[in-house]
Amino acid sequence: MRGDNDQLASFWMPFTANRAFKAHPRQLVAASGMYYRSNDGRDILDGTAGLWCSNAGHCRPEIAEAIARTAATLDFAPTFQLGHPLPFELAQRLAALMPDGLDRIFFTNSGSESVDTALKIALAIQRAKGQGTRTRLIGRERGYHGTGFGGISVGGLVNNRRAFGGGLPGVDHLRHTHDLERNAFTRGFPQHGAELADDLQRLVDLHGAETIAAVIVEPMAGSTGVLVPPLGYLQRLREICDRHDIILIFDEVITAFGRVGGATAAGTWGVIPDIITMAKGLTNAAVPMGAVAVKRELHDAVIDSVAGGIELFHGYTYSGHPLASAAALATLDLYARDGLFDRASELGAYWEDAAHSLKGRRHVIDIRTIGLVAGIELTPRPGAATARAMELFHACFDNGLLVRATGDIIALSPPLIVEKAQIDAMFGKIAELLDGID
Ligand code: PXG
Repeated sequence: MRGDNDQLASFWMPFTANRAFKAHPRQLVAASGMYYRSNDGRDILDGTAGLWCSNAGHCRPEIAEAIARTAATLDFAPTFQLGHPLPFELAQRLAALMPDGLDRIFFTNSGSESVDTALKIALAIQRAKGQGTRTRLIGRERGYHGTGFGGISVGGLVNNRRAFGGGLPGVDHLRHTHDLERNAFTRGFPQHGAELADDLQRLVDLHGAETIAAVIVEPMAGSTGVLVPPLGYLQRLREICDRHDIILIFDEVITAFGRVGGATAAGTWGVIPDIITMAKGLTNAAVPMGAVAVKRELHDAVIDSVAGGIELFHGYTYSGHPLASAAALATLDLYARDGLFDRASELGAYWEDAAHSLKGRRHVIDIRTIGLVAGIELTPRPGAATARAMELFHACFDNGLLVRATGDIIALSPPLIVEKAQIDAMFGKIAELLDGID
């Protein structure tokens, strides 16, 4: 063992500038409701629901109690060729929240696992339907679908791919929909860009529909800086998929559970995919869990394609884990009891006005809002892209506000329990701090 192993050295932190962090560590030690507590004893207003995940606010006693109770009763039980009641109950509850028809649920432990599961299920469906030549997967530029090999292959962020080889074969990507020239300072859906969905038709013409299994997109791209779909874009994508029998997957890891209102963006926006991936808000992030909802007839095609035995050779030791299932059930109860899926529509106009009040501030070149999400895009500092947003992120944290910086974009997505005074505090603080950033 080397002797220089101080307490910060061993943890290789994910998606972090480890050296910079360890030189200036900022840590959270407790949380409650809308606030984190930092290790130097300050309250930090949570503008991001953790990482887009603690939608009901932090440390809700109902969830903590459900986890504790289950940990003492049934800490673990296999779901391979055996079962326990909680994931069955949860799957039924979750199915009832999904758009009509997507009522078959596979459990995972994260968004990345949900994505890789959805891609595999799509391939299995095509094969079961006698369309085994359909092996190609289509993602989109600037898409984020987690960090599994499937997810980074269909994802469209070069930094997440370049160190890791060639990825899955046969993958292609749609163009992204970000268009500052035509759509800057949009409230809700941008007016321009529905025609970008026709890029899927281009890929069909290029590769042949008979080679394409599925298309995966985030209905609203979160991690890449809040890219709201142009008006009519998702509908057009759905139409092209229907025309060519391509499975449409919505990655709703961020958008499900109230972020844009309703249980899913699909249901709220009225465009129904064939498969929906979820994670994050499913358990309020109190225990890791993900899920994949699949249209019943597509699920049945796989189940019915084999005469007997295991139908899908896929799953995780912790699929439907008791603690995660208990946390999810308690979370869904809270969402329903407190009407949290209505918060985005109740507060949307207020949120939008508060966010757009930053228009005209130093460095701000775009503000985009939908549901309880805001993206604030800054001009990159010449020769130092991303530095400005990162500096603002640090300044916010040091002044009691948690935001996310991605590229030169600040993203906000507070717990759905946020109140108007807290919304004012968030954007007020950002306005004030922007003035001090070069
Ligand atoms: N799909 C989408 C759409 C996501 O946003 C994942 C998959 C992967 O989920 P897991 O649970 O494997 O991390 C995500 C994750 C950010 C940020 O700041 C976003 C995510 C994760 C961490 C940070 O935007 N999204």
